[in-house]
Amino acid sequence: MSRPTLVIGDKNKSSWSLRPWLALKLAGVDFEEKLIFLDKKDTKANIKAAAPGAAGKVPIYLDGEVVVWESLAICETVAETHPELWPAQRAARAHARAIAHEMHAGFLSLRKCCPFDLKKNLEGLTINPEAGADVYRVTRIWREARERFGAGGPYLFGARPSIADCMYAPVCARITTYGIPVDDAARAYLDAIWALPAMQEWKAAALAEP
Ligand SMILES: N[C@@H](CCC(=O)N[C@@H](CS)C(=O)NCC(=O)O)C(=O)O
Repeated sequence: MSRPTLVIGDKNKSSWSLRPWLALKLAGVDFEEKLIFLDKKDTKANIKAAAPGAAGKVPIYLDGEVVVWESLAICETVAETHPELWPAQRAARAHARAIAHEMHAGFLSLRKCCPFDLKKNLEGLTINPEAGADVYRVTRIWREARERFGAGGPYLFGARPSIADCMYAPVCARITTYGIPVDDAARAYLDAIWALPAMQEWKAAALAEP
């Protein structure tokens, strides 16, 4: 049987691709990666060729007859066969879903103000107040999840990283790259995310890209 494929953008640019890529790695799925460089003349055509009926953006997940786009939908699809990607307890799982969706649908100011870029050290760059408010909300989300459900380990829902952690991983990267000041609890969470072998693997590959 052929392996599933995740179509992604450059690892240094595509924050949306990182999310399901991380979920697949955490679930231990044996998948192929098809990387399409973004911002090139043929980017759109290449993405369209990979999945003609999809939205023309990466990531896209292809697994036999399954074709799914939108990072969170891909994570959900993977979780059908790897339910451990969501917390086991119902209230924790509901909370994880809510904050994963909040990330997917929001924080536009932060995303606009601080484009994803692992190669640059952008510490000291001024963050506009709207992006600052997004960071405030993000760190509050982390604190509340950790206080309510995270006692067993360093991740949002304890000992096992979940799709919620995957959804926030690019924000962790932005906070680091832009040197955005956060409190000790948020700093400890950032450290836990960066310590994931898959995060290190993604970062190393991003730095090696042309
Ligand atoms: N809501 C989508 C966003 C996907 C997205 O914006 N992908 C960007 C790369 S990070 C892309 O494909 N850009 C290429 C283009 O628009 O041509 C998701 O969650 O997957």
